[in-house]
Amino acid sequence: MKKRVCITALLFLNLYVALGQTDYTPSKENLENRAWFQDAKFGLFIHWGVYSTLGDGEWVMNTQKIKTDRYELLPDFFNPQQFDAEAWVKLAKAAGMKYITITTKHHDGFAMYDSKVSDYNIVDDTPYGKDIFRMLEEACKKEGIKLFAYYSQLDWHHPDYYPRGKTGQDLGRPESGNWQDYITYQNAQIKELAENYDIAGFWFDGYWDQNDLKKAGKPYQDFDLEATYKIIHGVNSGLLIGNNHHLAPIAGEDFQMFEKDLPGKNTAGFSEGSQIGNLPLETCETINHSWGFNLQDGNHKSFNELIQYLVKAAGNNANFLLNVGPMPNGKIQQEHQDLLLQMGSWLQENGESIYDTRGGMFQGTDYVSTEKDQTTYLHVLNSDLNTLSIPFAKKRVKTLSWFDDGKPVKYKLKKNILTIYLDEAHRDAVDTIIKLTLK
Ligand code: FHN
Repeated sequence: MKKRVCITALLFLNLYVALGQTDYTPSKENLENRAWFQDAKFGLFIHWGVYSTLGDGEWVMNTQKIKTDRYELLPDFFNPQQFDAEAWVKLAKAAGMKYITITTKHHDGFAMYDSKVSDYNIVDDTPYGKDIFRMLEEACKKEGIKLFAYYSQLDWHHPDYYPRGKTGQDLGRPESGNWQDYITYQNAQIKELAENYDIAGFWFDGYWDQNDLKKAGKPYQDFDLEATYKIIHGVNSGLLIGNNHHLAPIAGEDFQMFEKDLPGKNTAGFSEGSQIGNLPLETCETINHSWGFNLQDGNHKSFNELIQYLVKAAGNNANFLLNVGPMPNGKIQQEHQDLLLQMGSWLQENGESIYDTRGGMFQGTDYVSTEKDQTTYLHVLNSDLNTLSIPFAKKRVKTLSWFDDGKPVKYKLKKNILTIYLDEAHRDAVDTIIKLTLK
């Protein structure tokens, strides 16, 4: 184990944690940032790390049971000479995305930023030696894109992540360690990220590694989230915190994410315990079947699938955080760049019906709605329909018009059912949008 931990930061931190509180009142700035987040609607998720060199996804250390001392060879040949932070940020912007969330540390424990708490990081431990997180921070500032730090609480590398959770067994670490020292280490990294980088917030992951043991009635370790959240809001109360713990929101959190599912749905199996809270919502999804770069994964989603996912997320009052896994040379594979640019062109045309909206009151099998001010945008997601029937009790139509040319839409209102005639000329293969205002 090559890594050193700086002691003084740790002592200061223990003091900080002791002054804890249980409930959480978001600051005015935090509430403003939450509103910005909800207006933003679309972000780029990036899983990138030394695991990308093996082209077998971000879980390769655990799936291939790579011992820690073997895995520690990977940084020595992580050298992304074609990494261009501006190109990534410009791509996200051209895709119509308003923020980027990137893995500053994934489960393998390797820091993709210039950590002062551990030299198991991209600056001190790779031939590349540059702080890609800093480079992205600067490019984001230039392009008006916000930056979030994904941080894994689960750590398959740190000797003190002990007792182990449901993952990371038999990776060559000694069967010993001090959990509190790991928490102090984790909080020191989180604090340096909050203090040293101009970020919009944190996207935590890995809590389930211990919590699923708790759910199974087995011995587990507690991450003491409240203490960590207090450290972050102590540095900057405006920072937005989300935790992919697959549970209902916990005090101190500012947004709630759903993995590979729309809020409240559980088709992917991650959202069993996560009731929808009253926080801003986000759904994250892969552009193919992998988060980290996977050489063999050609299961790229189609443009239609991706736009309809974005629209359904907006119809469910949630953001869409779409993931790419860049290659070890620092480039995002061409198929994914093309798909993102196509989405950007669609948003150029139809962004009014997505950005700054909230989930609308009308939703059915083939349609969702978004609303902003007095306008509701109906999104018809099945282009085979000739008519659309919507329950419309106690409502009266003021105007009903096609989004693309503003012309009036034929409809009839009978027995509290609004029947809309979807004439072929206006139907769109991906999303037929109709503007509705009510009397
Ligand atoms: O294990 C991680 C996985 O690698 C990836 O980061 C996703 C992103 O939502 N979250 C975890 C699986 O729940």
